[in-house]
Amino acid sequence: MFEHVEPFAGDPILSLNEDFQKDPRPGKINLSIGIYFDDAGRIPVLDSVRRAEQQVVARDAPKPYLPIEGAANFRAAVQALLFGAEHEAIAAGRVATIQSVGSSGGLKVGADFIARWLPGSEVWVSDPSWENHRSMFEGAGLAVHDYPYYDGASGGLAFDAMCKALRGLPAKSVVLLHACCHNPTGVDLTPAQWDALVPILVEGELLPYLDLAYQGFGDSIVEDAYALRALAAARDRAGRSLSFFVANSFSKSMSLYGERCGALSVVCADAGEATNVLGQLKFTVRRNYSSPPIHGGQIVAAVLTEPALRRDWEAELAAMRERIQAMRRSLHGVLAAKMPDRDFGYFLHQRGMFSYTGLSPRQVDRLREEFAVYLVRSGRMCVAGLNRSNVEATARAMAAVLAD
Ligand code: KET
Repeated sequence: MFEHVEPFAGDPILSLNEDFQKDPRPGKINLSIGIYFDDAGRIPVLDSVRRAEQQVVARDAPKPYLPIEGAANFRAAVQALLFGAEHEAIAAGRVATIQSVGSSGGLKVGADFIARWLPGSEVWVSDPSWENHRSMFEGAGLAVHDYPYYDGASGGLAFDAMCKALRGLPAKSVVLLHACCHNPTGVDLTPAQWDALVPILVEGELLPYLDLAYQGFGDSIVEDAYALRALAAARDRAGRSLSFFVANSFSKSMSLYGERCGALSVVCADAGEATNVLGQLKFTVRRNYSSPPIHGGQIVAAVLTEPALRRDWEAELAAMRERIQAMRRSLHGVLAAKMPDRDFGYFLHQRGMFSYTGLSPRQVDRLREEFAVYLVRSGRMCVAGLNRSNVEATARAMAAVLAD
């Protein structure tokens, strides 16, 4: 029956993280997977999240199936987080939101929706992007292409080339955009660049698909939602609004990875469209996994809606963001002192959990094999895995492989 089944080649991120767990070397350093570790090298349970979870458990509530689209209080809280509570699109009822199994689950449900209802559309992702984007959209049966994004020479954004490529796309093409803290490069559009990009998307009748997995890791929650609020405010010459997708995650911002908690929102032209879109998202969910789990969503809803928890969460998120920035400065300082002829300024400019180091796959292999320092083979470093005890060793290892 299964003789023809081929072995799984492994996932470039998750399989590497498994290899790290198995590595017996005591000083090993995990800068591979996109997880925030604290200064002691642990995945934190945020205090706001702990208190919210205690409240959820204390309710001692029964555990029915959730509705297919997820819990109503969670969905409303997500919409307010993304767009702001008073937003016109929410008041008009033109946003269809489902609670999803991680933002990965939301991304895939959206991809399945596109394959069914926009069958002629093809997908464009940034070059490079999170490896799983291509895999998920291709898995939904869609053709996936790249648009220029990262400029290797400057370590920054190839904005003009990006705009030029997007201007040439057929109407209804899907454009996957990282709303903030681009994975894997850490290179983001500025607000002015988003403002310049939006008319290209509107005039080309393109379908933006935002991935917001790191809200709060670039700047504040509101600043990191700039792209989606700019898209929601956009109008074409006839005054029509833009339709788009947003998949957002609580894995990183609430340190809730294993609870698999995210959402997919589709901004539509009007409430009638949103009703039908929501209905079709529900149909997709029902025939895949029926409905999402309760627990993580109720923790998130409590954190977002109870003022004291919300205040404390925002402070904890800011502390995570600031610790990553401090690690960027430390790593940059040590490397700049060790190799003064080389420019490591990218560590300071790039934002969020990741930096793109420019290390070759061979150099990354050497880091892992000789120094037990784990990066993704693309040269992506999860800066959120650095701490005061390992940053020096990381810099020494990097300098060694770079000097060769
Ligand atoms: N989008 C992006 C851009 C992203 O980096 C991740 C996870 C996700 C979505 C998925 O998040 P979730 O809500 O947990 O389903 N990225 C890290 C982990 C992974 O690869 O799954 C990473 O890049 O290391």
